[in-house]
Amino acid sequence: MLMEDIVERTLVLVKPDGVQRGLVGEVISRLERRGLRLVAAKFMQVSQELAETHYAIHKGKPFYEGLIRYITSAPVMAMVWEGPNAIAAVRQTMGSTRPTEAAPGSLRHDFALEVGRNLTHASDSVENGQKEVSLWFTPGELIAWQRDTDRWIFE
Ligand code: DAT
Ligand code: MG
Repeated sequence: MLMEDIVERTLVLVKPDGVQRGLVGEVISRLERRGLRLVAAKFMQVSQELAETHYAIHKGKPFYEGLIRYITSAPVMAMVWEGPNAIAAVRQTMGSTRPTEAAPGSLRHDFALEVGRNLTHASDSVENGQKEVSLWFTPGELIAWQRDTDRWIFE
């Protein structure tokens, strides 16, 4: 791996709309083929408490109540992915928050129309990635493993 490329970890959620629409595999497939490495995954119902902690930064905003209702409305697929520059890479694969502003080819462009049904979550900084991973997963749920293709993907 190049010295300037730091291995980062990001929390990825396939939100309730993505699960209901059968897009869990599509999201995983895109992250796998990008070359990111899966560290942890669990299919779960999000509690009110977890939702409120996860989205604490948005408390008080007009869309907050709807956001909490949405994320707790049905199960999500929660995952941790890692790789060089994983934060930027995964957010690029997801596309901009508003699907109509997301780059063509991104998940939110290809599968979504509305900001309140935008399929996925991905951490927005290295620091938030660390915080969110420890909020959603216990240390024992994070799997350290060697992938035989790493040397063909990580320089
Ligand atoms: P992102 O999910 O791209 O990191 P964010 O952290 O700014 O975006 O907002 C979290 C979620 O809140 C976002 O995925 C959808 C919802 N949201 C954000 N801005 C919104 C708005 N103006 N109206 C409705 N929902 C919004
Ligand atoms: Mg965000």
